This record gives sequence, C-alpha cells and structure tokens, in this order.
Amino acid sequence: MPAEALEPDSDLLSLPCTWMRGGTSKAAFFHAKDLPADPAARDALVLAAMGHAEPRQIDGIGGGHPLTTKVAIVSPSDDPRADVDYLFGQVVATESRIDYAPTCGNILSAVGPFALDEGLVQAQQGQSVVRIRMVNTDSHCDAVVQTPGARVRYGGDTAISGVPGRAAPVELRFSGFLGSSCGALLPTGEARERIDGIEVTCIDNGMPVVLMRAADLGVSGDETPAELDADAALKARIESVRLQAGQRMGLGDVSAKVVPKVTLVSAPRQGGTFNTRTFIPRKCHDAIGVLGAVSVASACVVPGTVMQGLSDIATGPAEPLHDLSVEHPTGEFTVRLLMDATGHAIAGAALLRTARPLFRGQVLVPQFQNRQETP
Ligand code: NQM
Repeated sequence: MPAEALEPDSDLLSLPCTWMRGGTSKAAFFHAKDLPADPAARDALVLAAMGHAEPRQIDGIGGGHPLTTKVAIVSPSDDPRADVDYLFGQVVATESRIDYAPTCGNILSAVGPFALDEGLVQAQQGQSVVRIRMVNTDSHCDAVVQTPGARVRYGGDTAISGVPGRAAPVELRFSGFLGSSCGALLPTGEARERIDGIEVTCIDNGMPVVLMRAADLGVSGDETPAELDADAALKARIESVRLQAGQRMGLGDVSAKVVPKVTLVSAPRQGGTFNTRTFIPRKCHDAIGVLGAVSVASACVVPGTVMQGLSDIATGPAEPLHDLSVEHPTGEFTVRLLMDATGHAIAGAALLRTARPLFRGQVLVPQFQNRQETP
C-alpha cells in the first residue's frame, strides 16, 4: 500500500517499512510499489522518514552512522536471472541526499529473508534460493535462506564478528561481478601504482576499493576506528589519494560519492590472512563491508598488488578455491573465492552472513517537511 495520510486530517503520512539488520548494518526496507516512481519525490519521502539535514537524524529512524542509515528498495524483477530487484541507497544525512553509486553486501543478506517473508518469492521446504539483481551495479547474487517448513528460520548456529550471539546463516553466492562499478577487476589497468608517493592497488570485485599498506601511511593498522577517525591529517591524506584514484578508476569526481572505499592492510594479528582498517570512505568501519571484503581479498590472488608480501596466494599453486580470513576491528570475515578452471582467475565468491527483521510496520513521515523540500 503506498504512503497515505495516517488519518483524514493528519499531516503525517504512513509508509509501510521493515527495519532489518543485514550482517553488521541496518536498513529500512521498502517495497518499490509503496514509493513514488519519480526519483526526486521518492528520495524526499525516504529522507524525511530516515531523518536528515543534521548528523544525528533526530527527526527520523536512521541511526546517525553510515552503517545504520541505509535503505533497500525491493521489487519483483523482470530480469530472467533474478527473482527480485534490490536497489540500495546510502543516506548521507548531513547532505540531505541518498547515494545510489554503491551497493551493500551486508544489507544484501537481508534481501532474501525480506523477499520470502513478504511473499515476493515462494519459500521452499528446507532451504530457499532467492536470486537477487543488485540494481546499483547490475550484478547478481544467489542468497540461500534457511526455510524449514517453508518459513524463514532466523535462529541458528552461525556467528559473525560484530554481531552478538548466533543466528541462521544466509549464504551469499556471487558470480560475474568483476569490475561491477568500474568495468574491470583492475580498473586502472595496473596491479600497483603510486598516488601522492604511496603504493596503491585499485580493485573492483563487487565494490571499488583503494588498497594501501597501513605502514606506508605511518600507522600500524591496529588502531581503533575512533583513533583513526580522530587523525585529521591521516584522513586528509587518504581523501587526497581517494579523489585521484576515483578519477583513475573511471568513477570521475568522487568528492560527493561514497565509492571508492579505502582499506589499509597490514599483517594479520589473529591468525587470519591479513588485517584491515576500512574507510567508508570518510569514517572508519567498525568491521568491513561484505563486497569491500571480497574486493580486498581478491587482491590476494592477483600478482603484483600491494598484498604481495602479506599473502603469497597469487604466486602459489593453482587451486579450485581460497578461503581468506579478513581481520577487521571487531573480528574476522571469511571470504571464499571460487577460482576458474585454470585455478588462477576468480570465477565467483561466497560467504556467510546472518540477518533478521527488527520491526515491521509503518514509518510516519511529516508531510509538512516534504512540502518544504519539494515545493
Ligand atoms: O561492502 C559499508 C556495510 C558496508 C557496505 C560500506 C557493504 C559492502 O558494512 O558490501 O556491506 O562500505 O559503506 O554495510
């Protein structure tokens, strides 16, 4: 049901919404049919629901942090390879806008359960595979959801770093998203190059990311996100590299975009493959994004990247798959890279997340605020 007045005389609109955790992020889920078709009117409505124009999102449901002010707009797909379309939006609250340039793999993990719960896809006995088209990057994912008795089961034994407790696994299987946003796995044509005198690798396997060694920026890579966020000089250097990398990666002027992300890599501390601190892109992530992690892990299997010296996979023997443990500030994240018949080139990726609905109902949107924004 599209947004409608709460009561005949009310100046609040009532809009169907499900608030979901997907992996280590949270988003408001909307059916595309409930939102205006016109993108400007849609964004004005969604921004008013989420809260904007100041960082705390005090007059909306957004969480005042990039990881908790996300939006998923879901609809049946007309793509024969997909059941549903998933349009991701990153609300940039302080700038009163929604960035549709990136997709989000954490929120992606909640799309399958949402589609099944909402009847967009018929649940099967045991497990259900929801075929998802990620509209932002025009790439695809198969989400395997636990559905004993043909209902979504949220409880289970899977733990993911950054989320307390255990829950049912959602397996995400990706293929064919090399160069999802930039057109090539190595968008600049180089495995390693210099920007501002620092060696970087620009890579896109689902998410455009600029990799640098933490040591090359004068940090250890062990710092907490709060410590890194407080380092204004470091963040200025990172942003300078990111702006130049964005141009080289074919993304144009990225000063107002949230891609590419930036990941600082260093030696593993807890027995993983390597350690990370990721900027998304102006705030340090408490963990690491899903597709960000896939892109960073992918650099391990490409010869000559800045991962050389941290991981010897690229120069090792051919393998059908590699499990890479990506360490981050709140734990680790295992990315499975599936290799092609040569054993040296990436054919796909798979990983586990958990997800669940946090509330389902109606978000109330002030019409008076909408009127000011869209005269
Ligand atoms: O990289 C954060 C997150 C993300 C995105 C970000 C994500 C991904 O943790 O696919 O999941 O990079 O802004 O939700």
